[in-house]
Amino acid sequence: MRHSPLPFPLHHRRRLARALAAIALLSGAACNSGPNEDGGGAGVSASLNDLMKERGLDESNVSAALKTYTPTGVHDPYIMFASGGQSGQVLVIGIPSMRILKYIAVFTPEPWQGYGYGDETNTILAAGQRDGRTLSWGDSHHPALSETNGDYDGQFLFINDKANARIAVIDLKDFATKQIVMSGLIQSDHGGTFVTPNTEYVVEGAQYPAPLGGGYAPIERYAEDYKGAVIFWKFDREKGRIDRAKSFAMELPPYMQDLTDAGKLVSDGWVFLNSLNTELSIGGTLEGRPPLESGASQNDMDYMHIIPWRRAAEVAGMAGKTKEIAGMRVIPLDVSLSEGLLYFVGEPKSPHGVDVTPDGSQMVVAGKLDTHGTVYSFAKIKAQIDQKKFEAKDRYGVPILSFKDSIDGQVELGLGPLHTQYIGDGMALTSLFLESAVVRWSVKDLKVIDKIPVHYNVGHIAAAEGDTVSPDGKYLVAMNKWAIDRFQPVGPLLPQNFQLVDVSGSQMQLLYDMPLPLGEPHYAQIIKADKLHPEDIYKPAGVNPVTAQHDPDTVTAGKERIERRADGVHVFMSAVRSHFTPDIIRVKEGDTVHLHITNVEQAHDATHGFTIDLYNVHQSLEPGKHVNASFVADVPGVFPMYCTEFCSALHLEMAGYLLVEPKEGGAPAPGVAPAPGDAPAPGDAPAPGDAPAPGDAPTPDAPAPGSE
Ligand code: K7E
Ligand code: CUA
Repeated sequence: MRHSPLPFPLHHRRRLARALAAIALLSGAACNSGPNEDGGGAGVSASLNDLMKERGLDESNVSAALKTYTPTGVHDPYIMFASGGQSGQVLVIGIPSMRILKYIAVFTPEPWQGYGYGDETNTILAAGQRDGRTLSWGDSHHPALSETNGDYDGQFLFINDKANARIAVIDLKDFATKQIVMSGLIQSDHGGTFVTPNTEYVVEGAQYPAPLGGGYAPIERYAEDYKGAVIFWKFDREKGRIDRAKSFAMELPPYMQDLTDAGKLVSDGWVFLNSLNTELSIGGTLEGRPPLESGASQNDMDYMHIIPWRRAAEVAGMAGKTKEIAGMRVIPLDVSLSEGLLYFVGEPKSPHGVDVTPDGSQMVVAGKLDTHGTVYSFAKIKAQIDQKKFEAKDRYGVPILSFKDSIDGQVELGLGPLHTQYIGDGMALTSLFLESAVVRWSVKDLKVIDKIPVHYNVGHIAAAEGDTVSPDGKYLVAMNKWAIDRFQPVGPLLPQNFQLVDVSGSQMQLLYDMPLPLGEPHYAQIIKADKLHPEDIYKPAGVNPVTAQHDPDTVTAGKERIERRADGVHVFMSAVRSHFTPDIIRVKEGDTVHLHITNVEQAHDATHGFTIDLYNVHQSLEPGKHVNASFVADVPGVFPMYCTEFCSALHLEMAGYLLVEPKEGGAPAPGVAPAPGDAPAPGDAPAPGDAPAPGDAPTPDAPAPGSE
């Protein structure tokens, strides 16, 4: 645990209690006897008392404040990674201060980080294209931290884009996205991302069935031609990238696969997927059929999918057991059935979460339309599979286990239970969407302990390390879908509301409301901050963060230059407080410009930004970072370029010009061509044939002054 020189919430509960007692005592004393000559103490107490009165705070408010207030310079003991929903990003938030530390750009271009405005990050985003189309947003749902032996190891983070069925890899060395993969197999995903206990695979389950690999099939052929799937993306930890060639998928029936969880410890080697719509409802509100939502809610039971992934990986590696769809190895359903790779067990109506207990022995499922939490026993499930004791088969031939023989019991939790997290000692927390509450209960004893109201309509919840083999308890964040009256109104689109709850005491206590005005986050994970070891700077200078290599086009001080090559004009530029070298770039209309910029500084936080007017180039240059950005200089004119970070006192002067000379005989650039006979004003683009002004970059081809 981190040692802090300052009193830390919850880690010093006794000290906190003493502080509160002191406040109460001193406040009382101040009221009775007025200001006390004893100076300090009484003065503080009186003013605290006044403050409480003035702000209308009671003691529980003050205790909440003391548990979350984090003095300047003090770091949070926990870090939450929350999906940014429709923003396509990931949020990094300190717990318990609830201070936002970073938005990690993932599926969406993000200008500040230069993500999607330079060659390498454009390539990352382009890897997520479908059918050659650029997708500039994502519906990020479920972040998953990499794990070692079922515990977060702080190295990598994965997240899915539900809308476009993509998965991203984020390296926690620099909290930046390194890779986006898109299978082309499925149209949407929801059961992702979840990792196996040693991050062997990143699991992506489909959601809305469709023909595998894309393409058309009439919806009347839903039962036959529409398919579900689950993809096991092989993660190469050494390279820090998903290895597409070693990844595989399994075809599943067209039930809407929902959330997923990987078994751990005793259930290691297995994954569990919820599903809904065993009715195979297809909607058709204008075609005389019930809407999807009611059609899909007819049966009392849907199916939990039970898959031995280790065995599936073996089968995927055998000759003749897979077929290739969209370039992906897919185990067809009939192979899964003959190889024993897929089993079902009933789960109550519209299940929405399957959450494996820390010891891996049980799975908790909550049905949105059922008031119970259902606790499944892995041992009981495994015994039936081992004995091939099946109650029935579904219409596709998948063996169905007995529900009754698979569960340890059910607990009435409340209205609309969704997601479960663990807090140790056999205790769990489950969100209650309809009831707008979180219930604390004992999985061991199948008993409800208490509930806390949240505001409002909670979706996922995240407890500190709450889905690992060793949950910490302490903090819970309720990720509420509706804010309604919680914040100052800002028009009809309201922020989401994250509520921080202290779950360490005998009563849960609401500590803090945090508005989130970015998108609807779904899942989040909370990791101990001391497991994260991000780098302060890129070192040595010249690292390309996307490749994690020293970039071949790195620029060192003194080697700056401009070279004209067959593929365009290459600008090798350094950035240092407070200038770019070169600071004048001369090109001809139509030239392709390749910028290679290195921030040669190694000072902590000495970040520069780089932009050129009109050309939609923006880069963030953290210390030591190298970036490449290309564009076609197709508009003649004078384009200031400057550093977009206030990096130094002379930051405004950290600027220069891109001069795009009109083509011979081409139209002069609007507004910049000197009138015939006019002498060029200083700083103007020189007319063709003019001698370069001293200090100007040379015309392309000639070596730059100062370069060797
Ligand atoms: Cu419940 Cu997409 Cu995980 Cu939202 S999902 S709440
Ligand atoms: Cu560099 Cu401003």
